Amino acid sequence: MSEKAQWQRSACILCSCNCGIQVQVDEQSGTFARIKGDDAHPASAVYVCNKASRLNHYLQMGDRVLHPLRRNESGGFDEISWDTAIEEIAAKLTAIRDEHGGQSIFYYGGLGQGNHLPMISSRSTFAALGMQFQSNAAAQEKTGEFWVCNEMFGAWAHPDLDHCDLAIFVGKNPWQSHGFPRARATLREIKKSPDRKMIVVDPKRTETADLADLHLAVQPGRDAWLFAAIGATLVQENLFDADFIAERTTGAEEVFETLRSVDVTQFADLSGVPLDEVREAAQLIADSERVAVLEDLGTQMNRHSTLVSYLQRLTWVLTGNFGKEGTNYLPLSLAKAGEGLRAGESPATGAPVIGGLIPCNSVAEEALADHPNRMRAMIVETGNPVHSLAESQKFRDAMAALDCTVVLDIAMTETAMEADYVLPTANQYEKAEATFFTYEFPSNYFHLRKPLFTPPSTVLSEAEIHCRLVEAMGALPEEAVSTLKEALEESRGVFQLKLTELLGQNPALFGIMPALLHRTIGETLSEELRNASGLWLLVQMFATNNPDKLAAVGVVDKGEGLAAALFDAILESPSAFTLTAEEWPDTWDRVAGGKIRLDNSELLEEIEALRSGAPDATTEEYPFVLSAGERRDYTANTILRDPDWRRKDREGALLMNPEDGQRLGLSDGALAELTTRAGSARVLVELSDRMRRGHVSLPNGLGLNYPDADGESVLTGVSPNELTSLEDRDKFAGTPWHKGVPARITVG
Ligand SMILES: Nc1nc2c(c(=O)[nH]1)N[C@H]1C(S)=C(S)[C@@H](COP(=O)(O)OP(=O)(O)OC[C@H]3O[C@@H](n4cnc5c(=O)[nH]c(N)nc54)[C@H](O)[C@@H]3O)O[C@H]1N2
Ligand SMILES: Nc1nc2c(c(=O)[nH]1)N[C@H]1C(S)=C(S)[C@@H](COP(=O)(O)OP(=O)(O)OC[C@H]3O[C@@H](n4cnc5c(=O)[nH]c(N)nc54)[C@H](O)[C@@H]3O)O[C@H]1N2
Ligand code: SF4
Ligand SMILES: [Mo]
Repeated sequence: MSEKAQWQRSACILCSCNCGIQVQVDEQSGTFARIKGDDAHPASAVYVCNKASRLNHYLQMGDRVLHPLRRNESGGFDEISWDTAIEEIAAKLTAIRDEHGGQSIFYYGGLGQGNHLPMISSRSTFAALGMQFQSNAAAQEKTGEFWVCNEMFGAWAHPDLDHCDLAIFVGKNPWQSHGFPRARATLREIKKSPDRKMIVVDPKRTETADLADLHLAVQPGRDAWLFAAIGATLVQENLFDADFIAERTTGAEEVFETLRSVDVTQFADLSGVPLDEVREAAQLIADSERVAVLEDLGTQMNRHSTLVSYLQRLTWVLTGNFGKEGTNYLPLSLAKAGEGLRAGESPATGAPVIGGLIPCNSVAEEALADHPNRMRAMIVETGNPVHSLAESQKFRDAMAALDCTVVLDIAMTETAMEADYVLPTANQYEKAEATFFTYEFPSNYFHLRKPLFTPPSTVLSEAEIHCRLVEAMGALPEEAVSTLKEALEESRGVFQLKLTELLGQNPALFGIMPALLHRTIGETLSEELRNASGLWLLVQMFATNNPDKLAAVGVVDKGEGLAAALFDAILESPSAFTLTAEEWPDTWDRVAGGKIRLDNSELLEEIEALRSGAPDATTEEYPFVLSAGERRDYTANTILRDPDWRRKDREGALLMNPEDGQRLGLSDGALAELTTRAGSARVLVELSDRMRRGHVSLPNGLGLNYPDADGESVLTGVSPNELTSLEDRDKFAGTPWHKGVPARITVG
């Protein structure tokens, strides 16, 4: 084989971008011999960042779980067989369902960075047990934004940062965290172009802020006043697009009324941003033809997060920056990773359910509540909530209080350590996997990654595990499976017709469709590809709703239906498959009711409440604001556990302004004691003039236990959620205030 022929295509799984990569595989060591960017990937186009080269730390995990584990009476774990594990778990969960109802069994996860297929396969377990409630990481960052977008547009809006002439980043540091394709290259392109501008809203002078034309160094947690002041300036100084508002929006009067009465000087003052900079920002937005805005955790995990999501959107909708190139749009995707319908409440504590998710800060409370409808059992998959949710100890308490907890993971994580059962899965390069974080427009894609390694014989894919659980619960009718298999022998067209017929006769089958597909269409795929069986469901829905879009990219029915043709096209495409080629006006077809809804009475009322001032986040006891969980060069949530993957900042230092350091007697490299209401930790201090006085930051993803050369578990760095509190959360979405934790720092 020529060297070129040995390159295989896949994707990096360390952040939501899932950049295309090409790799050479060393079968013997089970690692990547070489890694480079994929020139055929429609979004990342050869781009990769510094982290992709560290992927071997994912492949070679010192704390990989290789056998199903069951907790024993002395608190340790015993290895058990798959049959025992599946039978016991199925029996325990069905017993809990029979006694307390399926709604008492909770699902957490499915939303890693590059492994979203469990979002489909887990649905069968959900249906078989009559489960109703779930959550994942989106409910501690995006649910406020989802809801706001749903109310305004009917779906989640995304920015066209490739073509904008003004890019605005709100609480977002894409230089480190990416969040859109080719982030560093795009930021450099904007910087280089004399016609393009950038505004960064961040208390810290980030690497992204270094490239900005205007850095609004807002006081931590005060973005609501800042964006209300910018919106009010637009309205009060006639800087809005009256034609766009008249033709394309509803509810403008209410918004104008509120913003007209905002005292811009007072609000600018409360935000900590000088009035002339507020004016300059408003003028830049008004003067730009194409404004694209991206918000992220700096505001989403902070005070007034849902309100800020709304206010920042008002600034660009009022100026007509939606639905044309270089602005903001609603993409068309094969699968969605989240939506924003607010419906219902959590069963024990009455927390708001947005996009079907219980707020992350309420999950532990649902288990610990003294309430007849409290949670009794939990399945956790592709998530590490003990580490990633606020107040880790509360999540440990919750897991201990439940009657049965099951974790599906590749590693012995902080969450797995607390479980009753740990089920080891194939990793993301040992099975077919995909990300649902694909939001490109006008062309969008889907990338089904093909397996590159054979998994250890003792682990299973998630789709197989869920299917076995459903079978063990007696919820997969054998007759349906055999009827469908017979149909498959004729063709996949006949199979689909039969499936539709069976669903018509017995709608209950719809719930366990992923398992049904896994045992039928899945068996037409090789074992390692079979994790993709749920893709059949996605392509059916997409092909039914969008036949014209598929025709535009050349997907045509070859006799077994359009969906089968799309299924094959995705499976046969080594890199990502481009499945839409739209025009800009198409995005308006997805705007609910055809017009953007500007008014939102609940949030407009909150603007009124801002007038009474800004309560201090800090106190004499806790004089600092801690951002707990910053993205840095070498952080990747908890996907890479070996601390050696980091080429620098191994311990994850606490960044602090040098003047604060001097005042406290802390020099660079000193140890300090960091204390919050929830706990305290010893931290390494790094002085940095990027930080504002009074604002300190710790990285995310640290504080993991990992075995050293002797197999002894060693803790490296600080786990940020040992320092956060459940009650610090948004009024509307329940999202946490991780970026604004009151803290005290003393010489350690
Ligand atoms: N390197 C790396 N990249 C990642 C990840 C990773 O772990 N490592 N994780 C991925 C994930 S899951 C996500 S969600 C994204 C998150 O990506 P980002 O949201 O960009 O990441 P953060 O660094 O958590 O927060 C962004 C900024 O918020 C600022 N901030 C703090 N307080 C405030 C405030 O009061 N107001 C404003 N306006 N800003 C504030 C911080 O100073 C910081 O620069 O990153 C993704 N990419
Ligand atoms: N204080 C604070 N807390 C935060 C944040 C913060 O900024 N500050 N950021 C938050 C954000 S934005 C996010 S997205 C979350 C992230 O936190 P989580 O959603 O908990 O997810 P990850 O840390 O990405 O962990 C993913 C898990 O999937 C496992 N895994 C990897 N591959 C596979 C696979 O193929 N199959 C299975 N079954 N498992 C696999 C990994 O071992 C890991 O346990 O953290 C949040 N927590
Ligand atoms: S931007 Fe994200 S997906 Fe792309 S190479 Fe870097 S870590 Fe991997
Ligand atoms: Mo995230």
